[in-house]
Amino acid sequence: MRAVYSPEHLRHEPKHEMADGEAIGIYETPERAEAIRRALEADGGFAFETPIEHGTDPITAVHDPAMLGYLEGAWREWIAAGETAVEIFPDTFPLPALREGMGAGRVPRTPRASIGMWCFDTATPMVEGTYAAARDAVDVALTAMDLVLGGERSVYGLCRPPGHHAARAMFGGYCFFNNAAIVAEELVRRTGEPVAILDVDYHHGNGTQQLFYARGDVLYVSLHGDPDRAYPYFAGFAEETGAGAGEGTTLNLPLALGCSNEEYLANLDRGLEAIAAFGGSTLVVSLGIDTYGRDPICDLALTTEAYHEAGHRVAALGRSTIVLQEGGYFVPHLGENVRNWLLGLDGRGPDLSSLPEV
Ligand code: Q9C
Ligand code: ZN
Repeated sequence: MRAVYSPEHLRHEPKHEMADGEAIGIYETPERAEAIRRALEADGGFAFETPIEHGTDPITAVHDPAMLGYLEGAWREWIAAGETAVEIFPDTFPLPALREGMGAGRVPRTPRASIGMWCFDTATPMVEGTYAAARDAVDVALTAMDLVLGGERSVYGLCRPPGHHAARAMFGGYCFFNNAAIVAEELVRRTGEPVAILDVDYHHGNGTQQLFYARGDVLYVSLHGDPDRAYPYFAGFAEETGAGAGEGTTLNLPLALGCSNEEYLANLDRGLEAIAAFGGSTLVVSLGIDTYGRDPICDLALTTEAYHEAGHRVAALGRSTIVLQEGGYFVPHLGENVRNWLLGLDGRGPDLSSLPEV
């Protein structure tokens, strides 16, 4: 299987996220992607490719051009304003109620305000290299797409930073550009076919859902921790099924605390049935491994065996598949869990022999 990777992700190396009023070590680290790369390289069955630059048109096909413009200039403007902090965090968010009844108001001048206009949480700091890394993650995804359109059965894009929390005009949740949504939109435009997205990250992909909620040509299926207890809290409920032309093209499968392999795979089957009933020849997978039993920030109970089985069941759909990396934070086993998911997809057997004991 081909795998697409860029070392540019190393330039996105913030140190902190905010949790319960304190700065803690950020879970979304460069080491995550390096661990995955090493596991796939050691396997020997993955041929690595470098991404091809696709420009900004596929990005502005889904995102507000003003958000792209903000991200491109954020670091420059932060420094130009005399800020000395090496990580840009929001501290003030313009909730609609702030200016309720007062009209839109002026666009603020300080970059301290700008970040709060675009970023919805306190887990997504920007550093000097963030924009370059996020742009390359999009190119990784689009290059994986090109390879599938060129006839590859399935291709893996090692995207970092991840993407599925980024909406049309908002980013957060460790994500800047929505890599999977950009690929899905580009696939629709290039093939004229409907496209299905399967999101198996632990967290609901609020950004992907938002982007395609009213669209009849893109199916969004997500398995995730129930938003009644899990981030991003405000989207991902089972009753959210789409709007207008998109009615019935969103399927949320919220999972209970401690969800087992069996319960998870039963939910996956429901999602795969919906995908099989939807048209199109290509599937985009948002692959998160934060469903793992040992994930430090999530609460399901999956084991490595489940990842192999999940990949195997996705393969049974018989569709060309673009697999894009999202979350997964138990770094010691992250590479092997991704590798086993892809082994399942590729019709190879599981390999549990390289899981380090930690
Ligand atoms: N205590 C991805 O997995 N922090 N993003 C949540 C809950 C943000 C996850 C805080 C989690 C973002 C791609
Ligand atoms: Zn996640």
